[in-house]
Amino acid sequence: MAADPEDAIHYRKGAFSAMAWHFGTMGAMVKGKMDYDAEDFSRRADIVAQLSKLPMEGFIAGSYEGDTDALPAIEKEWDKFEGGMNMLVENTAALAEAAKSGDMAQIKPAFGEVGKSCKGCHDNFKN
Ligand code: ASC
Repeated sequence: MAADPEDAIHYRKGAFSAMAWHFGTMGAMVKGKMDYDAEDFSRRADIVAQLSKLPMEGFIAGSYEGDTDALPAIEKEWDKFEGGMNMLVENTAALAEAAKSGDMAQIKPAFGEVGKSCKGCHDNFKN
């Protein structure tokens, strides 16, 4: 069964929203706006690493119009987009690994790399 573009948009938005929920709390800890709880941070980092694998499946033909901020540039520059999403998966895995150390000196740069991955695609492919 071919997925419906509206369903695909809803699906990938859900995955990104759940990622932002956890990444936002992690960011508060990294920035010292919230007490750092190593166990909770690591749990969230694992969740984000798994969630990062989900959205790609939702970027299907016909899903770059309607209730979405995703730009048609994604289809035109598919390899670049796919590369960026793969980097997100790699960087979130590295952050989940760093989180296990409980050492903010390792976590901070890994967190920054994930943030760069988010921003890189937003700058190029998001309204
Ligand atoms: C977040 C969030 C994003 C990224 C991005 C990083 O917390 O929701 O999309 O960080 O702003 O540049």
